[in-house]
Amino acid sequence: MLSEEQKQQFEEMGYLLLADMVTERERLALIERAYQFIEEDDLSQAGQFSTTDRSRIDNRYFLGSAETIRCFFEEEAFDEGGELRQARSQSINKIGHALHDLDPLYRQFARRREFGAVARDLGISQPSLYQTMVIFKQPRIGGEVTWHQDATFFYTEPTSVVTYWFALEDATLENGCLWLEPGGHKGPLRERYFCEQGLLRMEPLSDLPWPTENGQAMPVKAGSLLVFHGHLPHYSAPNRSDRSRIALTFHVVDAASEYAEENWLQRPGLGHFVMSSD
Ligand SMILES: O=C(O)CCC(=O)C(=O)O
Repeated sequence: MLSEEQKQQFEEMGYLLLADMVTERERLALIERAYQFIEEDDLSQAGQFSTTDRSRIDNRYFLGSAETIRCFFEEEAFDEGGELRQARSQSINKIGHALHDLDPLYRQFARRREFGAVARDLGISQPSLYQTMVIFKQPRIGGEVTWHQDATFFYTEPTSVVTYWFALEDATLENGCLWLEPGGHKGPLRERYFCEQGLLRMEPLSDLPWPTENGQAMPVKAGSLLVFHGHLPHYSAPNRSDRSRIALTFHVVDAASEYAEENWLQRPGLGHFVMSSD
């Protein structure tokens, strides 16, 4: 699936951009289905999601989403009076985290053999898809995702997590495209997110500053796939524009590595889905 040059780029830069990996038909169907989840959910139990203030996260609602499909409101969804600022379909930050197991459409998409082949070409012997998220950045209120590395949340020994970030809509500087630090995956893991007895906490591991000056914006066309290493620092800005930005992510770890019991996302019920390349 990947050329030697692409494998080398991943090794040196920590990421790869693959154009046209989602067909127009898949893209529109995945978006339509995502909006149906919001429509079908009464959202009365829905919590908020924020990376700028993790204390806003309702631990029980969040942890309960590991093996279900739940919607999370944007941090800025509500006004001072507690009313939604815009339509509910325009107020959701993300949907997660088991779409690839529980929804037929997402299930089928996640089983495309090319995605398993990409993982295997990157050296993941048993690519296990742990998490899927639809990440919205709706016009005006789409929230910032602060600099982080995904191995913080998917800690394995040795490090193995790889992120698949599919642009379901064009991602631009205005609507909050991803920013990456090319080569930054060679640095240490700066933080680790622990879940112990239902309590979530972030523990610093290194004082290396985040690459606010060295970040590279990655505007991409709808249908593109960005694949990146679990130590690669990345970020996305708030969306103050009037155009939405929707992405779909997969977090894939090597089942041959040791997955930490303290990671928040555990799958005792759903088990492991190993992506096939056959
Ligand atoms: O889509 C975004 O804005 C951020 C996604 C991200 O950081 C992740 O999936 O790890």
